[in-house]
Amino acid sequence: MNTRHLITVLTVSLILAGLAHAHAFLDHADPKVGSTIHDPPSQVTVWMTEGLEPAFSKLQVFDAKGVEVDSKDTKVNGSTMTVSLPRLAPGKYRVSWQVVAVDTHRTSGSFDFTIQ
Ligand SMILES: [Cu+2]
Repeated sequence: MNTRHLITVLTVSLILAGLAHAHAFLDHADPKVGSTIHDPPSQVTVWMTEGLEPAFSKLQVFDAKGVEVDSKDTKVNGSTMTVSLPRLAPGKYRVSWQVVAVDTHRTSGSFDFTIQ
C-alpha cells in the first residue's frame, strides 16, 4: 500500500465515521418536501434519521405571512414527529422542525409545501 493509497483509505474511513455519527436530519415528510397538493392535510409528519428526544423536539407549520397555523400538539414517536392541522386554505406553507436527537445534538430545518 503506497502513501497516497493509505491517505485515501484514511479519508474514506473518517468520512464513514462522520456519517455513522449522523445527527437527526430530515429523511422524508408527508406532505412531501416542496410538494403541491390538492387536499388540505390533517397533519404533517416528518421522518428523521435518528431517534428524537420528545421534550426538546417540535414541529411547526407557518402560513405565507409567518403565522403559526398548526395545533401545537407535536407528538414524537422514535424518529418520527407529527403535528396536527386545522383545515388549511389554499396557499404556501412552511414546515419548521427543531429537534434534539438521542445523541443530544440539536438540529433544525424547514421546507415548504403548497395547497392548491
Ligand atoms: Cu449528533
